[in-house]
Amino acid sequence: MKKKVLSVLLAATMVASVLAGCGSAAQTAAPAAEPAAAEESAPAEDTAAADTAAADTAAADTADAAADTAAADTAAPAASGGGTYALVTKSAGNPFMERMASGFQEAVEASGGTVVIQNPEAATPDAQISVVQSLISQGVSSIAVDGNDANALTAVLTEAKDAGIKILTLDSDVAPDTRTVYCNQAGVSQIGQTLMEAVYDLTGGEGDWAILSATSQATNQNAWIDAMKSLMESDSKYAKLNLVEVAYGDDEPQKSTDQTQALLQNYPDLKVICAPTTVGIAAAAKVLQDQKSSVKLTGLGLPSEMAEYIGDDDAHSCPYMYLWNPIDLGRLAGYTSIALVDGSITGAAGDTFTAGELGSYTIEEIDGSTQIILGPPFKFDPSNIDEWKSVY
Ligand code: RAM
Repeated sequence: MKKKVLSVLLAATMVASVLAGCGSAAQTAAPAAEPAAAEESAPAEDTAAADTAAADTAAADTADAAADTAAADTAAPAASGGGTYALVTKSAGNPFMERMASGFQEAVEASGGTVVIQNPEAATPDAQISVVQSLISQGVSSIAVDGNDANALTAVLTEAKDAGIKILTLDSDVAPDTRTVYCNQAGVSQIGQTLMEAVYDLTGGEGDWAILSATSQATNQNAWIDAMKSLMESDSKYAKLNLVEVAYGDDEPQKSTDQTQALLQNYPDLKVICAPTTVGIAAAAKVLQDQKSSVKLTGLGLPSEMAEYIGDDDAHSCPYMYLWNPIDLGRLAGYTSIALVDGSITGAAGDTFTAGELGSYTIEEIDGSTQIILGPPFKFDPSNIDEWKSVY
């Protein structure tokens, strides 16, 4: 199964590279392998059954669709009318954002649309506000935003909506009533549960641990951290775990490095750092491994950046970590933008559409807001990291 998936991946990657005409193989890798592989090795300890059910369905759909359409010949949704589709990422220089943008671009261009990608200089709401203002002036058809704050973008996004622009979010949400739908990588409680289990496992169920997050306003990281804290409060299983600090590296490599060093200095009994950010985990992994620290690391990381740190022995800082396919998340947002603009969906719960080669998705009402869930998080460990490090 895995070999078949990988050969499909390679074939589709070649086709995708030709179609895209630019970018590295990693950036243009086909989505086929990710959901199928996730089915094979979804975290065994995962107990977030409600979230998982929907996510598994999406993953199964995707796997089937991918097998049928490895040559990337799936009919695109009806976007042929053109239009300009914007993506506003969290910030420039973040490889996760670059991969997400490549998927977004591929989906929109395959559907006949024009793409505008804006990477703010810093992961702040202010930087995103000025970018959105210029997109309103350009009269784009839609704006997909990776929110740097839950509420600070409300005024500018309302202005965009009033100008007739379709607004959606991906990766990190904004206030739900300022956008039509949120393309969410995986259920919030599912990610919280998965990370909490990893912390429990790596600490041996007791002792000091810390979180190294992105920015303090990041909606996605804050939601995952809240989910972890709720679990610690509600389940006596975690009673012996002591969360000593939530540190913020602002998705900047140097600040994340500095924050990791400070955690090591300030908490001599620290056992585990959980970094729910690809920038933070890569910086922390290097610090811990260079210092030959006994502190273990887990969280959310890009396999391409983390491969050298993943291992079960003392020489490696990260036994295992999780993520989802950032290229597919961008693709999903691209296809969702098109469907909103061409009117095939409105953003209401129950709306169903075909996201190109990703297959069919249905908008769900989750925690009182409309979301599309990409699929379950995928575990990367020594058994599979070499297969994934060249994919994303
Ligand atoms: C960083 C960003 C992004 C998040 C990933 C896991 O790249 O903060 O928003 O989804 O990590």
